[in-house]
Amino acid sequence: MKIRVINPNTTISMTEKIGEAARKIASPGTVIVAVNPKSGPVSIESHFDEAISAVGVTEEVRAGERDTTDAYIIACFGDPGLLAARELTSGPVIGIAEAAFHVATLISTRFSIVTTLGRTGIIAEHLLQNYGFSHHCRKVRAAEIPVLALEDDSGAALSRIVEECLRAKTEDNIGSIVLGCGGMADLTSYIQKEVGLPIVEGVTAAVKLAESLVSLGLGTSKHGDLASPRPKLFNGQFAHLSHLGR
Ligand code: 2AL
Repeated sequence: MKIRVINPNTTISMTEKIGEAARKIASPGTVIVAVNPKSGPVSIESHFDEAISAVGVTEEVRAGERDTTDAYIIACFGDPGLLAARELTSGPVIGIAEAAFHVATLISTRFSIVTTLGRTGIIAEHLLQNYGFSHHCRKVRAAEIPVLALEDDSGAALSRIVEECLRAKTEDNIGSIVLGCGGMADLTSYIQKEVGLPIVEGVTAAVKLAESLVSLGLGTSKHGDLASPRPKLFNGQFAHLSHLGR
């Protein structure tokens, strides 16, 4: 099976790291295609970044459809463009925040999230509300590191994340912690050892969920709101989308 893992930001080193984490957890026979949009922000840490990156996500799903893809993963913790992406394919599309929330509730009754910058916390809160997980999440915490600090090998970002996870463990009355950034995909086992709690990371969780859905023969329903978008005229820089659905 072929899974297209879309890093919605345009930092190639992060795409490679996410792809590596996905390949490590994938079953033999699963091919991971890790990609990022050609255009857009190098990191996603605001509503504006998210809005721009969502367009890139839809472009990458359209490219995946030309490349016989079985499932898609949106590897940014805001799950940008998730529902739009689902309209463009009959394969499953899984956001890493969504995947991590589901998995965390299967192994614990309450979890906290440790994300990058405090200002992105509201994005996670909106997702928790939209997906119906608010009452499972005790607290959205931030290590107060910019996303691109995860690309620097000094270990400073990792120390901050571990520190915040330990605080969550002692203060939040939780059973597990969800890591709140795709760029943390390679840190899970180290953090789990340091913190001594189950650490749920969305990229790896999403790979296993995507494999399960494909094995079950389940894809995005084309009945109702996730059917292909209605064909219509697009103007300006999006004129090429006027062919969509035809
Ligand atoms: C993210 C993420 O996962 N990738 C990115 O660029 N921004 N979200 C986050 N809260 O750090």
